[in-house]
Amino acid sequence: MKNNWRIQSPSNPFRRRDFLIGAGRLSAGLALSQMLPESAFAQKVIKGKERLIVRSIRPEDLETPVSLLNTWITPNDLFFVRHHMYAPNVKVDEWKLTVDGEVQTPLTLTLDELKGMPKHTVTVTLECAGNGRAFFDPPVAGIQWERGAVGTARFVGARMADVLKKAGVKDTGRYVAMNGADKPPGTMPDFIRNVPMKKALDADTILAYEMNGEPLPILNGFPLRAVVPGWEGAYSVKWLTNLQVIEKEYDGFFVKTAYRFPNRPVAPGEAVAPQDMVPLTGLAVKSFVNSPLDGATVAPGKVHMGGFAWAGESNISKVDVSMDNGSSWFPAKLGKERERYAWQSFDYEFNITQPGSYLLMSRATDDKGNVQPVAPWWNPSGYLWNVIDKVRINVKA
Ligand SMILES: Nc1nc2c(c(=O)[nH]1)N[C@H]1C(S)=C(S)[C@@H](COP(=O)(O)O)O[C@H]1N2
Ligand SMILES: [Mo]
Repeated sequence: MKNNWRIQSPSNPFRRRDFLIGAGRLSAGLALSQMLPESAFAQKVIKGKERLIVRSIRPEDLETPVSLLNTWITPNDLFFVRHHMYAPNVKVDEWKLTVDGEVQTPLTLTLDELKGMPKHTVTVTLECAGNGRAFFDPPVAGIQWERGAVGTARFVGARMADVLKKAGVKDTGRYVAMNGADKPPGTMPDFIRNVPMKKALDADTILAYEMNGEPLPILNGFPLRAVVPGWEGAYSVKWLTNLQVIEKEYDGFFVKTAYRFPNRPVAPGEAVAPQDMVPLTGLAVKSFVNSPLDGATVAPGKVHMGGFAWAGESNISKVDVSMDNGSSWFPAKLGKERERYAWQSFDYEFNITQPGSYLLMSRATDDKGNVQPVAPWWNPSGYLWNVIDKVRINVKA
């Protein structure tokens, strides 16, 4: 089995969301307009993201409705938001990036200095490891994402490798720990993540200040974030203020406990010991159907089906679709827009003449031969849901 993805549930400090008050408790997937009691507050914290589904408002966890995930590039105002603490209010004049630890020359860089370095652009499908968590059975604690904690954007920034070269990584440097300006409330641990040196030095790993031609939105990490292409979203640290080159894997909650997956297949509901967990890295092969929408009624005849498929660091080699509960599958046409790390659109036209209820399904395969499974790889934190996607439609004259 190729996948190295499975892990333990953080029975963790931040599950006690004592600091979630008011609207935070009411936030089981309400649209902003439905949050009347606190709408003024909500308007302020999710400004520019009003069309997203609110999964939590303190902190801001916002999911994109699949009905709006219908363009190859996800516009900034539709791009999902996920973080564990509150978004910090960064003053760009005071902001700086420090680079320290196992380096010859510790650095302090301003945004202008970073912008003066060679620019690199990557188009990346960024997905939260917990996307699809709501579908696991038995249920798993954590934000109950359905299908929209994912999006694709064009990021521009300086290469992490160039910044590290400027500082001069010592031979002892094996990981780069990344910290952002968000501060944990109370006893909650700080959100610090680390990336192994090989991936840190990859030419496509960047420190991004631009997203789809604009400065990063505040909720997506303004003024600077890491973008670690093809790896689960938690590597792409937002509001980045420090890179620390370290010798050993970072010893903190968000590396040692969270974002880990069992190293063997486990039974649904099974507890897994920490030593049987390995860090998540790349995303799993996955697809979703965005047309027709689940629950749609369509006329008999030609039914267009479409969606997106991605596979982290791998490329999509095909997407098969079905309209008969998976009895037969047909290869969909892949879209022309193709970039490493970015999702690919797929399209198919069914001819459904008999009225009735139909399940349309999509199943992606990547260039390593990984295929979306029929059943989930249950894991205690509910990561990497990638079961064959399905929508039920009603064909009616
Ligand atoms: N500083 C900081 N960066 C962070 C996080 C966080 O809590 N704090 N959350 C991570 C997680 S879990 C994900 S999935 C991505 C989401 O990026 P987005 O909010 O731009 O969609 O940001 C990552 N970067
Ligand atoms: Mo995430």
